[in-house]
Amino acid sequence: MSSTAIITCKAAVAWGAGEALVIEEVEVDPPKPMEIRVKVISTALCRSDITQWESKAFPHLYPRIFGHEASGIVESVGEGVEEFKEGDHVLTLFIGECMKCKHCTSGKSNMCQVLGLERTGVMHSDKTTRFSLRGKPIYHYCAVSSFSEYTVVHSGCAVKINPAAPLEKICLLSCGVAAGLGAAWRVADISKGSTVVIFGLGTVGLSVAQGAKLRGASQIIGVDINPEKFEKGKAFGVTKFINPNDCNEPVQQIIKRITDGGADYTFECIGDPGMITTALQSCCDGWGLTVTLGVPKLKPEIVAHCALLLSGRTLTGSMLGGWKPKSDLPKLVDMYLNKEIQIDEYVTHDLPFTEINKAFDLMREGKSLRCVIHM
Ligand code: COD
Ligand code: ZN
Repeated sequence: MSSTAIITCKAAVAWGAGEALVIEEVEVDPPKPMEIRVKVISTALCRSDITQWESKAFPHLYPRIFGHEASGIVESVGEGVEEFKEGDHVLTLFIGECMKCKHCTSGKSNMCQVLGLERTGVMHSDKTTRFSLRGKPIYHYCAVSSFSEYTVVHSGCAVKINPAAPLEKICLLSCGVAAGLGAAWRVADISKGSTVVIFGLGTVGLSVAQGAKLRGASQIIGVDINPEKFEKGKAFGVTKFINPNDCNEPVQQIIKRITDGGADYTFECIGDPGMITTALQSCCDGWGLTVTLGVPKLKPEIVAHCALLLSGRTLTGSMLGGWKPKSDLPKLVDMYLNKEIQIDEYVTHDLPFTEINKAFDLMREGKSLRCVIHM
């Protein structure tokens, strides 16, 4: 159904960087051509929402609606949309797939040139917003903005999924869990018996751990400054835990010792570029592979001695685990339904929408993996 009506609904609006979100009545425009309006059912808080909300670098992008890890139901479709209809269950996509550009057709990349990561707070199609409050535009986040009862996304920035899947769990596949599994399977292609080190045991890092375990890794070493992460990590396959704060020597030295010269694969899941260097130093000569997933909180530059690369290590990275979202995420949903992957265990907290600020506190205090917000 094509809709022309504006919807008035509740949204959690950020009025400034680091300021508590305020639940406001906002107006959500109908979808423009090739867009869909989605009733958000569940949205989880991901670390990069916090990273962007805390950043002082974008004062011009407020008021803003954050949120990019979400599931929902199509409410209406814009002109020209044939792929979706009212009632379809969807995951939102912070990197879309236009299916036509050089990257989408390459078979090698998920960096869509048309619907890639949107950083300027507007819709891809016409560079305007679909949200307003008392006549003032409200900026989007990653062209998703799921901290709202309704949102508008480009039809290339959503994917239809099996309606049997519980929306309050599989929203995690729209970012965190998919990012980690994809890094382990698609990007690193972890082989059986290999040694893996994961820096940062949040949902992303622990999804790398799950992916490594399912591939039969022999050792999965988790590095985190929060001691509570070891117990959590065990459930996802972490076999040894290192807390750098408890060590008298650099963590890379310890890892080299216990892995006979360095691990086969190391993953940076903290969002600290300094840790990318440590991760590169922790993998082995010859074939050691470091995959970086973290969205940097501060300085984004990486510093590394070129001998680390001359000796045969590789440094790479991925967004959303390298998955082509339209093509690949429905398969992950089906794997969950077939009990081939775990998701429920990452949901440590559930909150009603009105208490969304508590989700921010829980993650910043290191108490949650994922807090699912129920709209
Ligand atoms: N040393 C060791 N561990 C640390 C350190 C440190 N110096 N600092 C923090 N940590 C630990 C924390 O204790 C925590 O356990 C973990 O690192 C980070 O976990 P969370 O829960 O804060 O974060 P996640 O797992 O939600 O997010 C992780 C990333 C930081 C990797 C984030 O950038 C991300 O979501 N990346 C996904 C990749 C992607 O595709 N992003 C695009 C848009 S989201
Ligand atoms: Zn995310």
